[in-house]
Amino acid sequence: MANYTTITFEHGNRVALVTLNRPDSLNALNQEVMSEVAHVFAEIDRNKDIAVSVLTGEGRAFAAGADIKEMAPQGFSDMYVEDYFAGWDRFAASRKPVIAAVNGFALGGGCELALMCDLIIASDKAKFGQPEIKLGVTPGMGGSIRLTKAVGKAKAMDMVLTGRMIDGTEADRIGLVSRVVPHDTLMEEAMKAAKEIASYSLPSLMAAKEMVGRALELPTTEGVRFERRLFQGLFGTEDQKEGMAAFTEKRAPVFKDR
Ligand code: CO8
Repeated sequence: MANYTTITFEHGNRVALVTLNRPDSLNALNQEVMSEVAHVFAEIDRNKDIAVSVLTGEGRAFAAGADIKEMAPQGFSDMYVEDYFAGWDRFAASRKPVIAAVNGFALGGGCELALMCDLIIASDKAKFGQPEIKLGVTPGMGGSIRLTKAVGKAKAMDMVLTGRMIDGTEADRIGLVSRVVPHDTLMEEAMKAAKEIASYSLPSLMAAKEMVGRALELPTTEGVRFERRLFQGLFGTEDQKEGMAAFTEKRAPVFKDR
């Protein structure tokens, strides 16, 4: 297992926990965090003992955005030629379900990072926002598209043009998050959801993640066709036989991820 300096990583019982760990700078996302997050999620995708992950932040923030101090001196060619944020696309392409457990500030790239995850479980003390406009820029890590798809134009424009922060309860009301829970129960609830997901068959979890992800990009007919092919493919797994046999025999299924 790699040694990480800006994140922590642990796993057990098919659930991984990845924690952004730069609390002194509110887990600002610098190049090192990006590269370690991309690396750990590639490791998670390869690890047969892990089915689902929880991503959270240490301290007061999930992540307060891209690291402004690191980003400030960059020019166009640094950003463009080096494709400065490319590592986040690698995270977004990870194939097993990821739950964002949003414990505090999720601003700018931090909000965009949460939106790359599959479920967002937010503390009622969480604060979401796209404040980039205040820095003379815009969202740059997929926020304009993922946020707009999640909450619609009216709310996305409000957040992106004014940079105002919304709390977990408003985020829940507008559909930005999957669930909002009392702050003190956040990790318990996130781990409970992870444990439930981890009890299912990995091929069906990965297929479900892939098809819902594609649903946001494809026209309806193509989306339905894509879903149908994956659904049909699952009838080639032992776990489909086991899941349906267990239902008929009124017992709990024993999945083998095959
Ligand atoms: N980058 C670098 N350092 C940060 C950041 C950040 N985004 N956010 C906070 N910090 C640092 C502060 O500078 C401070 O450090 P120090 O103690 O050395 O002065 C420390 O974290 C604590 O922060 P504050 O003292 O400011 O704490 P407050 O409780 O007073 O305020 C806020 C909390 C409101 C969250 C405030 O820190 C803030 O406004 N932060 C900036 C939020 C922001 O503008 N985020 C958007 C950044 S731009 C962006 O994300 C672009 C996305 C495009 C691509 C993303 C790729 C990753």
